[in-house]
Amino acid sequence: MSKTIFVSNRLPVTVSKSDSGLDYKESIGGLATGLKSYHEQGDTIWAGWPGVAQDQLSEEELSSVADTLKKDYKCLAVPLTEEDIEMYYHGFCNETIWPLFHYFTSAVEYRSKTWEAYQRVNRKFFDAVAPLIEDGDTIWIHDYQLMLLPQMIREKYNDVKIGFFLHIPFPSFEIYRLLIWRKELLQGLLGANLIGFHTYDYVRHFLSSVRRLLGHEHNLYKIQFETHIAQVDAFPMGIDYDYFAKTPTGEKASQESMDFIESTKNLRNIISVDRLDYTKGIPDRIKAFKHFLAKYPEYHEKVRLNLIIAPSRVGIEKYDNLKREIEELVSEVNGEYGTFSWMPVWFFFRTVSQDDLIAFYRNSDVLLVTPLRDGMNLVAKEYIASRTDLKGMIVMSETAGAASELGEAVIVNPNDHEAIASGIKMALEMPEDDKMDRNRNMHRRLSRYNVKFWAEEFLNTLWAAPQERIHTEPLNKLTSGSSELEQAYRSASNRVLFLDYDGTLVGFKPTPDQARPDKELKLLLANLTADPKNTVVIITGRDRFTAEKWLGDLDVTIVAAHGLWLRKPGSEWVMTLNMDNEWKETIRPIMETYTDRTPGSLIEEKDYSIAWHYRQSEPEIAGLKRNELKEALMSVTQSMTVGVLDGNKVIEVKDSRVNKGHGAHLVLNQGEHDFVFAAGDDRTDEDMFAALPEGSYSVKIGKEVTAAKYRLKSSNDIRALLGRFTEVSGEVTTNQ
Ligand code: ADQ
Repeated sequence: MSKTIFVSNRLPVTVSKSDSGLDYKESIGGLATGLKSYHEQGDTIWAGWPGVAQDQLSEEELSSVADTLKKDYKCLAVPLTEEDIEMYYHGFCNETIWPLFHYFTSAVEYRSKTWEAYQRVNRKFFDAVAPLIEDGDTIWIHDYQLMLLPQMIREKYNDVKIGFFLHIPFPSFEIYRLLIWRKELLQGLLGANLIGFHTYDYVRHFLSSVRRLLGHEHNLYKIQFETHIAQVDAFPMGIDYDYFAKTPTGEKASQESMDFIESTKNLRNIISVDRLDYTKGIPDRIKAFKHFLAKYPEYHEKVRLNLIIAPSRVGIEKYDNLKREIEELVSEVNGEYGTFSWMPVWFFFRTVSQDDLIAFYRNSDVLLVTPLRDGMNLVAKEYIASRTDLKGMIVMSETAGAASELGEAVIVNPNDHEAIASGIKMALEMPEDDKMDRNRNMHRRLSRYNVKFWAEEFLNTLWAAPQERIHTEPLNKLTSGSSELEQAYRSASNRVLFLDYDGTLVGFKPTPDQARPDKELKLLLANLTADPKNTVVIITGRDRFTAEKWLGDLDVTIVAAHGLWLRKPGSEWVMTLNMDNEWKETIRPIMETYTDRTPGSLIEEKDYSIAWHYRQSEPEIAGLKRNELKEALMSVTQSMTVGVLDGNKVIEVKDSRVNKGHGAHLVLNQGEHDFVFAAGDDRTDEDMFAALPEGSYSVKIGKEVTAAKYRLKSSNDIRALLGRFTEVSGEVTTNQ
C-alpha cells in the first residue's frame, strides 16, 4: 500500500522541555490545519523537527520523544542540534533566503558556513526520511527550509511522486540572481514532479529563473529536467473557512479578550494581526495611520488601531530592534494624538488563540494588512471568513499574494502612506451595499477554495503529473560477463564501433579546444584498435583538421564534419559528397538581418552549413527572433536540398544529405559486420543510430529522448565499457 509522507521544517506538534518534563502542544497555523484531516485519516507520516534541540535532551528523552511522536501523532522526529538550528534555520533560512525572497536585498547575508549547514541539514532530513520510502509513495515537501530535498530524494528513488510547495514568494529573476547558490537551489527544487506556488507571478518568476540560469525551457509549465518532468503551477493556499465562519463568537474566547472588545464598542475598530517580521510592513502601517489621523481629524476619538503582533524569532537582534521601533512609533502616535479618554493605537505583543482572533476580527470594521511582501497572507482570508455579516473591509497591500485573489479589497501600495490613509477612510466609509457585494464575492471564493481543497488539488495534480521517466542503465549491467552486449562482442569476428567524440569519449569542456584527447583516451583507443577484429570509427561534427591533429596518429577511421569527410587509417581525406554551396548566398543575408536585430547572437559558417547561435542573447528577445527566423528560413528553403535544424540555442541550415547516418552508411557498406556498435550523446547521433542495421547495439550518453538501445550516464561510463571490450578482446585472443 502506498503512503504519503509530509515533510516540513516543523511538525504539526511542538515538543518543549520544562522542569515538569516533556510537553506536546499542537502547532497552530495554516499548514497544520490544512493537512490535518489527511494526516488523521490517511496512510500518512509527517516528518519534521519537533522544536527542541537534540542536545538539550538525554538519550532517554530523545527516544521517548521519537516514540510518542510516532505512536500518538504519526510523526517522525528529525533530530537537529543547536548548531544546526543556529546555522541552518537562523542562518541560511532566515538571513539569506527569507530576506532575498521578500526583496530585502540589503538585509541578505551570504555566508558559506550557513550554506554548508543548509546542505547538511537537508541531508539530515533525507537520511531521516529515506528509510520510510517505498516504491509508489508520495512525498510532499514544504517550504524554503527544504529546497534541496526534492533532488536528494529523486537521485535515490525512481518510483515515488515528489511534490514541493513554497509558502513564501519566489522573487523575480533580477532579485533571485543575486544569490550565490542560485543554481543549486533551482536544481534541488526541480527534483520534484510538482512544484507549487501561491500565485502565477511566482510561477512566472521561477520559470524565468530556471530558463535563464539553467537553460531549461518549459512547455505548458512542464520542464524536462534530467530523467523526469517537473511540473510547475499555482495553488493559492486557503484557510479552514468553516472554522472561521461557523465558530460562535466568544464561545471559546478568553474573558480578557471579550472584556477588551466590550470596551471598544463605541469606537470604529481597525485591526492588524501579524507575526513580528520586517516583511510585514508594520512601521509603515503605523506611520500611515498617523498620517490618517493628521489628514482626517474628524476621526479623532472615534477610531482605534489594535495591533496584535505574535512574537517571532525572539532574541534575534533584527527582530528585537523591530519590536523597539514599533513601540516607539506607537508611543509617538499616542503622544501626539491621544487624549485623556482616547488612545489611538493599542499594541498587543502576544500570540492569541484562534477563538480570540475570531472575536477580534468580528469586532473590527477594517483589517489593515500592509506587508511589504508576503507569500500569501492568511490573516486577510481569516478576517473575511469570520465576518459572516459581510460588513468588514480590508485595506491590503498589492504585494501580498492574497491581493491577487481578494481584488474586492481596497488595494494599496504599502510604501504609500497617503494611499493607505485614504484607503482606511474609503474602507470606513464604504456604502453598506457595496461592502456586502464585495464581501459576498470574497466569501464565495474562500469557502470553495479552502485549505482542504488546496491540499486535495495539490495532491491530485501531483498524482496526475507526468510519470515518464528515463532510466539510465547501471554500467555494471552492460559490463557483466552475462550481458547480451558482451556476449555479442565476445563471439563476433568482424566488429565495427562508431564513437562520437565530444560528450561521448570526452566530457564537455568550457571551450572546444580543451576537449583534446588525454593520454588515457589515446591508450584506450589504441587498445581497441589493437584487436584486428575491430574497426574503430570516430564519427564527429568537428572539422577534419582538428580531428586529424588530435586522432590522426591512431589506427582509427575518422568521419568528420558530420559525415562530409572520411579518412581511413593513414590515408588521405575523401570528400563524401559533391557540395554545391550556392544556397548559402540566399541564407546568409537573412541570418545577418537577425544577427543585427538580436544582440549577442552570431553566425558560424561551416563547409556544408550556416548556423545562427543565440546562447549569449537575452532569452526573451532571442525566443521571439528565433521563431521569426525559423519561419523565414523554412519558407525560403522549401525548394532547396537544405534543411533547417532547430538545435540547442542554435538554428542551423545545412545540406540535408550531410549527417552522421550518411557517414555511418559509407563505413557499413565497406564490409560485412557481425557486431555493430555506436555511442553518442546528442541529436546528431540519432541519425547514426537510425542508420544502423537491425541487431546493432547503440548507447546514448545522457537522458534525452533517443532511438538507442541502451543509455549510460557519462563519458566515464562509456570509457569503462570500451575498457571492458578491450579486456574481452584480450580474453578471446588468449583462449584461441
Ligand atoms: P506567515 O508569515 O506566518 O506564513 P500568514 O499567512 O499571515 O503569515 O499566517 C499567519 C498565521 O498566524 C495566521 O493563521 C494568523 O491567524 C496567525 N497569527 C498571526 N498573528 C497572530 C497572533 N498575534 N496570534 C495568533 N495567531 C496569529 C507563511 C508566509 C505567508 C503564507 C503562509 C501560508 O509568510 O505569506 O500565507 O506561510 O503559506
